Amino acid sequence: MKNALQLKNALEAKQKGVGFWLTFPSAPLVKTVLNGGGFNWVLVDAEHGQISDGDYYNLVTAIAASGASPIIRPPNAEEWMIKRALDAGAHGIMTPMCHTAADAKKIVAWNKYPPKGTRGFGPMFSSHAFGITEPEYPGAADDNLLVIVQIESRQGVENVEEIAAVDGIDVLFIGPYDLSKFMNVEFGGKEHEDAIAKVLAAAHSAGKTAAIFCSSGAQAKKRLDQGFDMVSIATDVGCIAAEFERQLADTHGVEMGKGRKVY
Ligand code: 3PY
Ligand code: MG
Repeated sequence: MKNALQLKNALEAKQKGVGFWLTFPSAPLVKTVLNGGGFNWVLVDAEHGQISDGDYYNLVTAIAASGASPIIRPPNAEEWMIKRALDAGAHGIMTPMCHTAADAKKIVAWNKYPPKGTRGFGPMFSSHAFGITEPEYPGAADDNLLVIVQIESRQGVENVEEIAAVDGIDVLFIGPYDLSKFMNVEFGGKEHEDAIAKVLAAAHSAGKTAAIFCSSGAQAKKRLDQGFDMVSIATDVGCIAAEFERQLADTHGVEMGKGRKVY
């Protein structure tokens, strides 16, 4: 299994985790982006993306075959949703809205087989995204699959040290958009940035990976320079929409964002 763990191996080697957000249920799309190289993980977004659990297997195996780690974000932190995502072969699970250490402990348990946790047994397809046989998977899964929780609420930030200390939590991943909404503060303002800095420090003092969602390469560079270990640099839908907008603006010889005129 170890050879396939692009993200975990990079983080352990003190390299950065550089990924992007997949919201379309398209293996050709994700393989097209990965074909250019440069990414060691992809987030398969079943929370807000147009992806459901019937799409997981094809996406996960396509991403793994292209040399990146597929991380699935189920719609919610629920045991059955995590089980479906793990059984499709995810290299890690990112759950939204972790508010307390009690939440974090439940999430860890749902990601691990007994006796460590309560993950049900049925890994008929999970091994396909790791280049191993089915019998090899169960013994390797608990120690190698990443448990990633999102910190994206005022309560999550208040409890972040306790969450970071939970055994089995590997990555604290900031959702900056929900964080600004749930804190009711300006995105990018001082309270927002102070909360982000607090999560970064808490992750590092607990020896955990600090990660954050970004919507551009410029933002991602700023976060890596700030000390984050792992970033997502953009979304598929954002890149596609922006590039069409740019080409349309050039077509009409106008500024970006003003090209929606039909002649
Ligand atoms: C957020 O910013 O809230 C996220 O979860 C990233 O998509
Ligand atoms: Mg969010």
